[in-house]
Amino acid sequence: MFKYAIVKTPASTLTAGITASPELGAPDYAKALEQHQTYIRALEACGVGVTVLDPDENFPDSCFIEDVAVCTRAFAMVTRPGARSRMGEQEDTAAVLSGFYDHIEQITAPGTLEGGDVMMVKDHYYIGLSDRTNREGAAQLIAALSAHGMDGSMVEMSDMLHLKTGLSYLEENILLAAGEFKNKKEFRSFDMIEIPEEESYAANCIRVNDYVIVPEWFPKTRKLIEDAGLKTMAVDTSEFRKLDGGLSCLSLRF
Ligand code: CIR
Repeated sequence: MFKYAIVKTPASTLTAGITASPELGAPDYAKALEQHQTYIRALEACGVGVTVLDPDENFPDSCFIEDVAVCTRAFAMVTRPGARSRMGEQEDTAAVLSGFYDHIEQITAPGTLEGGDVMMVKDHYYIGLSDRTNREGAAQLIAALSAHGMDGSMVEMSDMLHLKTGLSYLEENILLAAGEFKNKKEFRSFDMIEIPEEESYAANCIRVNDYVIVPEWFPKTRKLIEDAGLKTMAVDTSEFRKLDGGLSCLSLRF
């Protein structure tokens, strides 16, 4: 069960965020704020207490707070983002997390790691080796996990921004997978729901207690999840999609 979530209000500099999808256009800031509010309400409806942080205008991508920390059952790891414009975004994270955790660690140079590359499956953490997360960063996280009775493994990847851009663990052994992750040997033991190509954005969903929060406008994926026996709730994330962000990116959940 998740008890808490932390979110960060989008900064007005959001439109300068990193994107690999310029064809979708720039995000509409007012609409992004509205969608962010709806997202908070959805988390609350799933039974978590949400802490809302003030926007950080120095970092256009800072609403994607998932990337600056990994929250485990025993400790929180403050990350070291791999994107140049996001380096430093994590600096106030330890202070925020100290209200929830006694034990906080930190990825150090030359390691880089972004939380979007980390997928928790019970006490095992899959860590994608992306353009943002390197072997050194992943090894630091695995060492910290091992010291606390958990473990982790690295996943080679080549196409997606982050591991969870194309993968979501929905509990009960159910894994949503898109693109390059559909055929990876390390995921063979899961009950995999393969996301159709045209809905691959919807591979980034979040299971929050009794519900799976899914992005609005992806009916095939929503139906596949419901057919697997899970309850869903939809939230429109169109403005965050324009910056390659999805549902998981917008919160830390623990
Ligand atoms: C970035 O490129 O860093 C942001 N525009 C999107 C981050 C999305 N975060 C995530 O997938 N965890």
